Amino acid sequence: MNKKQVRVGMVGYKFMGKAHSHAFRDLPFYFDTEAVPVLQAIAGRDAAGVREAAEKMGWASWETDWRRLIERDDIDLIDIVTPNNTHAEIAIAAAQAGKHVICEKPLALTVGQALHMLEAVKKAGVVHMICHNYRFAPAVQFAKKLIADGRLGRIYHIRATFLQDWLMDPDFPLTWRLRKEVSGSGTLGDLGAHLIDLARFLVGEFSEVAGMMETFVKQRPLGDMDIHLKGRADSGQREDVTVDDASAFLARFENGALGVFEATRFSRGNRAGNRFEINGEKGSIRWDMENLNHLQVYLEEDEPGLQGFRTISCTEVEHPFAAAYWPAGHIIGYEHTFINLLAEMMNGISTGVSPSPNFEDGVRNQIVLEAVEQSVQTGQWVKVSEYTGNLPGFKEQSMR
Ligand code: SOE
Repeated sequence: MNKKQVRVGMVGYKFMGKAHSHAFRDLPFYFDTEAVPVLQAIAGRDAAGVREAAEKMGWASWETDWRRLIERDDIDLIDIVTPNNTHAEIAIAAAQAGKHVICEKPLALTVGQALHMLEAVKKAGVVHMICHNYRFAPAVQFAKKLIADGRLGRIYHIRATFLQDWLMDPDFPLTWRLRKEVSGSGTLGDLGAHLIDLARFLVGEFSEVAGMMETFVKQRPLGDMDIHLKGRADSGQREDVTVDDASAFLARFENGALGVFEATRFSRGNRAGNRFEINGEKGSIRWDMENLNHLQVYLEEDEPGLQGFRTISCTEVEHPFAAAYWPAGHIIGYEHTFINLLAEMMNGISTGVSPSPNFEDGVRNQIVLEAVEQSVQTGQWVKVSEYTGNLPGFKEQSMR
């Protein structure tokens, strides 16, 4: 097969930078894609930090200004792993320079920004994806297949949580994730966005939402956090937390299903409780990210007396993406969800078709996030279709 090199330029290099770098490096080891990533350059503002990261993670070169990365003609794909308030500017500039783009979630701070990003990649004709990695766990892909094959029948319910506890110490610092102008929202955009993506992937489009949010600790000391989500306060000076510590919302879907969602950083003992259960007329499924190879499946057609949830190890060649790895039972981990996603991106670059989830999914996700926020403000249910109807410049047609 004639291999095409895709020279990657990554903006940012911390937690997600590590996950993406590892995935780009390992991808050709597991997947025989026609397009193959080359770790060409990374960008970050701190010269010493970015150089050290480039050396450690295997990037050929580094820049201290992302604009320089975009100007370089030896870069084909820009990967954005920076804080949320920078996504739009970088993605739009990358698209205008004719680079393919992959962006971390949530796509932007607002639906307006996200729409501009979608418009830019469409106009430039570049391939684009948003990094909702959890869809790419083989067990979640298998859940999708069971639902698509009708094994669960009509879907009635999804209940999904993303429970964390790293923020419970009132002295945990005010990092960028806790500043609305940088992150857009708190648990809603950081964790709820993943749940919305899983729900859209597995159940369908949202039709209306009703939400609530709370900020339990109103002020925090200035400081930073590391990639293990451990905080370090720099001074005693405290400033306002401007995002939610916890969020929850109810949802109705266009196909009539009901959803219950909860995202929090105040759930003691839950480190990464990203879980869902889906109930259909003929069966149910359950998934838990902390046990990501396994899918629990209940099928009503089973013989009475033998009915019950069975645990399927989604490591067999019949399970999506599993054949790229090991013999059955030899499990994979969190980092492999990124490899699977980037393998899809490589296929997208070969075919010229943006795989899902792409910027259109990012916009639809952002619409649900913003509708939940509006519902929190008004205390009312918000219809997603009416909400998009009020957005300046939004046309359902423009999404197609
Ligand atoms: C922190 O809450 C975080 O790293 C999120 O930013 C990620 O999106 C999530 O996958 C894990 O938790």
